[in-house]
Amino acid sequence: MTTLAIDIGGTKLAAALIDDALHIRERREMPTPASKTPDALRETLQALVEPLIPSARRVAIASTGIIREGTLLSINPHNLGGLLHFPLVQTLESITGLPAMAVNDAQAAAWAEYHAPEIDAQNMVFITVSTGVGGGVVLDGELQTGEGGLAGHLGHTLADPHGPVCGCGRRGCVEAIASGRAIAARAQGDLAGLDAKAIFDHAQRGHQPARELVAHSAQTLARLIADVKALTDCQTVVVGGSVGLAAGYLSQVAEFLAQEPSVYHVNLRPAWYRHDAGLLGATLLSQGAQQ
Ligand code: ADP
Ligand code: BMX
Ligand code: ZN
Repeated sequence: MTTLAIDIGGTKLAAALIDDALHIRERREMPTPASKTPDALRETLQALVEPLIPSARRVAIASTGIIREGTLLSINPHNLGGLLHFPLVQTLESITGLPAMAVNDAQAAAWAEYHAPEIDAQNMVFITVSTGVGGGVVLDGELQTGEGGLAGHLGHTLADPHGPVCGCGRRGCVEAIASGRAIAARAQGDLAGLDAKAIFDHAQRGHQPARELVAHSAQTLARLIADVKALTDCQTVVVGGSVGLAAGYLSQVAEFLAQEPSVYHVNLRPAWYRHDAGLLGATLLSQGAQQ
């Protein structure tokens, strides 16, 4: 059965048709509108998925935000232009006329990565470093979503009590230091106004302040991973998102993690499914839901 899979991130929307063997075709992307009114997101989603609808039989959505009863609730509304609340399942069912389900993007990606060829652990954690920092936790082979959908929101654990205030209202979250938006927000001087991608390009060319911003993100992520190991005893942590997958980033995280005592070390891997982990994980979960 062909699934119309949709991944809603703070920076980009992706959609594709995915068959039961998890082959991806007709993948499309559009920038996420930054607007606090739901209409803009609805219109962009409609334009994104319209050409794919005739071939699909169901919709599987991986989305940024806490997903509760099919609705997106922002924990950090700044990542979505101030949008607080969006009825995901209802909107996609009305656009497509197909049954839809929704799950948090990092939880979905964790589920896909748990099924990737190289993973044989019962416990694993996925972390996306992207517009925000998200997480998904698999314990004893079960994806943890939590009673209210909050499980795995690792970007909102404490990195620095004196750090910047996070969009969730808490001071010093990992997300407020390590995410793509945070890297851009901390940029000064000739880096001011650039996005994380441009700052990484500067870092690659040896620009020292850019290198420091990237290193600070990587160090913060390494500390988070040590905390995650202490909490879950997971043997494997998989990192995705465009910052997480950027050239040279994960090797820096590994270097910082190596400086921690060995009890906190994990197998650190880039996402096997790269930028498609969310699309594939939502599809896998929708297949499971139908069985
Ligand atoms: P989303 O958050 O929508 O899922 P991404 O995973 O692409 O999207 O993350 C978006 C963030 O990643 C933005 O802050 C963007 O500037 C940054 N980014 C995109 N491409 C790169 C890259 N090649 N290197 C470093 N950062 C990148
Ligand atoms: C934020 C939060 C998480 C999400 C994470 C990564 C919102 C809107 N999102 O912490 O639910 O998983 O960002 O999201 O509050 P992404 O947009 O970077 O993929
Ligand atoms: Zn926060």
